[in-house]
Amino acid sequence: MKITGAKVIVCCPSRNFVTLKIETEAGIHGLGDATLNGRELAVVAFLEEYCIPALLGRDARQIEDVWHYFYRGVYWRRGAVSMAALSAIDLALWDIKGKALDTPVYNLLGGRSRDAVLVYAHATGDSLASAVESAARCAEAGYRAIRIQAAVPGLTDTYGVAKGKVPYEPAKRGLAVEERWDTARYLSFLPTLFAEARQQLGPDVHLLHDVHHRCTPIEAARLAKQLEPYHLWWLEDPVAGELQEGLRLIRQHSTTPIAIGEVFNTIYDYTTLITEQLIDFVRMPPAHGGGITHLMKVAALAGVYHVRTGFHGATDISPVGMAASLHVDVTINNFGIQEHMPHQEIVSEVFDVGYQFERGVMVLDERPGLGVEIDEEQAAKFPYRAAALPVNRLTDGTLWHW
Ligand code: EZ4
Ligand code: CO
Repeated sequence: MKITGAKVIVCCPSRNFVTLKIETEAGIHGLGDATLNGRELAVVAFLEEYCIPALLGRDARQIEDVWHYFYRGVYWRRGAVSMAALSAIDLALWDIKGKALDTPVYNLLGGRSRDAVLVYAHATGDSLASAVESAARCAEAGYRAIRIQAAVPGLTDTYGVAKGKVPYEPAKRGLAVEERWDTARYLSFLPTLFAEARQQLGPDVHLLHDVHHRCTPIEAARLAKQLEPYHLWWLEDPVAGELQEGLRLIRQHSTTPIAIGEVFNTIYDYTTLITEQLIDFVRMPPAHGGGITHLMKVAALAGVYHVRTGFHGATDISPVGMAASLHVDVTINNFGIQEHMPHQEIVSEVFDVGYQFERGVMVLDERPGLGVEIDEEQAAKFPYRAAALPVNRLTDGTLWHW
């Protein structure tokens, strides 16, 4: 089944999405998510200039070989931009294979291992009390797992916290804004937030928190230890993950489960963390980590070491990328949880999806392939708008991790 065409569709229904559409001689097409928040057009250029010309004429059925052509076959391999492009190619080919065989992609990955996919919601607030109230509303809406982020007292901006009534969106229009950060204030505040949340929400709801790479290893160890009484489902990205050995320090001091790696992009970012059992959850999603093909291998390695998955599912993963995550989630034995940060209503004017939220879980229907379609005429009504993720400095001006 020869690939006869491929194109990139960029649209901005409330936020930017990059979608790869691959066409075949059989008349079947597939979609892949190539969205990389704040770096969208770099992936577009890489796909259009280098990948698409090399894709034309290849057999769309040979997913494994095409994957290696664009990974092993490339001298300048890995990296967020390249891997977002390769992920999109891989997703589109799995979509094509599912459609060609008239079955959902999960049936090609081993079939369902569960009826539905446990998801977690985002609760945020500009104070401790409003964050806990927000979490209570999530619980009322049926969520059984809730991530809580609250503004740190004394700081003007805190990542992950919505301002006013507008839903939280990490990238802001135009050039990157600069935020200020104070780890000492954060470390003294956070245990008080989770003490209150656990007390008000009771023992059954799963609580999560994202540190967003802000701590040093020993600071993260202190935090993980202090949060132990509130038994979190996980503490996410406690440190910037490029220093894999840093995670050893956290493990030595605490039993709080650790999730890491939404910014990772290959299995090699995880090998030390998984084989030394330094983490509990893999965050790298199919849309950024080499597609379904590569994530099935990462999940298999993780499973051997009793590490589970908890894929990144922020709004910067498009509906196509979200569907790819859900097909893996429903299939693998060592699934843990799936992040669910709903897209704004207007996104459904462009993307038609085959998954839906029902009382704490996401349910996938029986559509063939990934189960998502894009309306190109609608997409054209929402042209690209530049937006950037913030840059972060300590209160004295020192550049820090965002
Ligand atoms: O800040 O996806 O867990 N979720 C997150 C996200 C990230 C954005 C960056 O593009 O950390 O909200
Ligand atoms: Co995160």
